[in-house]
Amino acid sequence: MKIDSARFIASATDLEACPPSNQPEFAFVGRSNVGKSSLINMLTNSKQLAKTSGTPGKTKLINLFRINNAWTLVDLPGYGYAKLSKQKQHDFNIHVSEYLNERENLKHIFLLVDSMLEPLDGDLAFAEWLQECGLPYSIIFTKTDRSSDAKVKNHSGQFLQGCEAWGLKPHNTYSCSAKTKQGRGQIMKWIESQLPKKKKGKTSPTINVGWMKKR
Ligand SMILES: Nc1nc2c(ncn2[C@@H]2O[C@H](COP(=O)(O)OP(=O)(O)OP(=O)(O)O)[C@@H](O)[C@H]2O)c(=O)[nH]1
Ligand SMILES: [Mg+2]
Repeated sequence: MKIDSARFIASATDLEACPPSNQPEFAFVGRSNVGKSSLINMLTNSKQLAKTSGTPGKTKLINLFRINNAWTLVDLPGYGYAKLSKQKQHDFNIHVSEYLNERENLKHIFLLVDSMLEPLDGDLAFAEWLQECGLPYSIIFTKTDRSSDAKVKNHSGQFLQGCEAWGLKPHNTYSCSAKTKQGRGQIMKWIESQLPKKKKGKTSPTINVGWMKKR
């Protein structure tokens, strides 16, 4: 899918502050520093649409980006950021869970998992929570350029075994790298398949202007 435009719409503290929209929305969630903002930049072919940082806890608000004036990508704050005060972690849980559960135009959630790490219970627990809430989700293994193919396969395989053991059924799984753009085609193709089909534009009838010449 061609990206004709990608623009920042809003940074919202909570669901109530999110601008109402009836366009399909796709949200990215996962541990702090897993690569959510970088992935949004990679998908939209931009360098700085979403703010990234090597320091965990960069994205603190619900950030919405409108793509091709037709659909929205949502960058969510990360979970599991240990340095955040208990109160802030609590606020995060409330705001993100409210957004995920109640945003009416939210089509799908991508749960990002770091392919450099062995499965973390926190990630499996988050997937379990999404499933319990009846929310449609897929898993994206991130940062595949940072480890050997064998390691990525091993870690993603272990995670998927964990999913099976926990009775989790993600809709799809992807491996991606914001650096090499691995996975971009597959993710974008799937998103495109979820968008309303464009009505075939009626070609305007050719206007016969022959009568003008006779005047
Ligand atoms: N090599 C490599 N580095 C990556 C990739 N994705 C993200 N990073 C790096 O990982 C760090 C965190 O990336 P972010 O995109 O800011 O992560 P985030 O999940 O949005 O983090 P928070 O906003 O803190 O929750 C940055 O230093 C990125 O450059 C990737 O695919 N490959
Ligand atoms: Mg971020």
